[in-house]
Amino acid sequence: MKKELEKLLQQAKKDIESATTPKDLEAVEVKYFGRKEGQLNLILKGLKDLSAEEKKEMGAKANDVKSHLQLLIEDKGQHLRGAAIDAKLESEWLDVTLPGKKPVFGHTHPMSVVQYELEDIFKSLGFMVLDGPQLESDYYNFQALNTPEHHPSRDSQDTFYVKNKAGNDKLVLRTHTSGMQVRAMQKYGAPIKVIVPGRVFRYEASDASHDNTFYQMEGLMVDKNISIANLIAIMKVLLKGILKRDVKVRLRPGFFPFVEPGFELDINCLICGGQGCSVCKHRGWLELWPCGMVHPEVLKAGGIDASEYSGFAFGLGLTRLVMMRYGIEDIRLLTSGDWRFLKQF
Ligand code: FA5
Repeated sequence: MKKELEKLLQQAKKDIESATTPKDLEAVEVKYFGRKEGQLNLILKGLKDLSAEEKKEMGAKANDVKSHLQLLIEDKGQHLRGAAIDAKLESEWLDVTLPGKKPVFGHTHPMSVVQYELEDIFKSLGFMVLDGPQLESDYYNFQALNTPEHHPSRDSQDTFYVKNKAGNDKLVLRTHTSGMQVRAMQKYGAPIKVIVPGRVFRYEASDASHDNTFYQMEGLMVDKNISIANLIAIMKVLLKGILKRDVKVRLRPGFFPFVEPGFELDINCLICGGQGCSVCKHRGWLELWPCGMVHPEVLKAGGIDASEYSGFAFGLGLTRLVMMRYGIEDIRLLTSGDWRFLKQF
């Protein structure tokens, strides 16, 4: 029995040595000390056949072997558990002194920045800011603006017509913000001072300064004794406020059926300094701000007495103004949604 205990001790030491995980070690423990099949218990079953003297000696020897092995198992267990924790920490290692990752924040689109600035300037001059439908009736977009069906000026504002189930009025994707002129007069009467910023649509080929979807800002002021001088004064305040520099402008006659007289305010191209480029189509000037005195027929459609009141209206090309303000060379960049472009603003 002594030899058997010695052999068991040597073998168990080897097994403990070669255990590489806490699970291996548990298996070694069961192999030697398991209640039913444990090898030490199997050997100790032979005690009953020994003399009392030998029983005492072998009992003590078996206890020594057991406590020796238990100590080794305990040590090895601690070692293996420590190694497992080290491995886990290694895999989850974190350097808290490293700088954090900066989250990417969005910001206001340059179109909106300029729109809000303009709104603030106009509000300071006592104008209301209105919104209008982008899907507009043919009546408000054209007819109420003194532009009946088949009028030749409709050609320059071809658009997308939409079927109307009720069939009582054609619907169009509005070609300009001017449709809000009559809506505003009908709702608020005179005197009135409003601006209407918004998205408009045209069926046209795009190039550096034309898109099929762009932004305008309508302006309308109706009161007693309003003249072109009021219109020019407002335009000057606006351009200086928004472009933040002195710019050359020119006013020339322009035809729109809903104003009389009508003008075009052009701005000296800020992309090329008037030398000529693809944005101004090599003219040096960019058409920016058509305007004029509201036609009596339009005042009438708005329910306002043209013998008592007069007014001016304008349709600012907001997208082009943004291009001038920031020196953007292609209008299509503004609706591209390209972050490489947008993050510059
Ligand atoms: C109009 O839309 C008139 N409703 C403006 C108006 C209002 C005149 C009130 C008189 C009184 P026009 O089609 O020219 O006019 O367009 C106005 C401005 O929108 C242009 O000066 C230009 O700056 C801009 N614009 C016109 N077409 C495009 C386009 N395809 N892409 C980008 N901007 C455009």
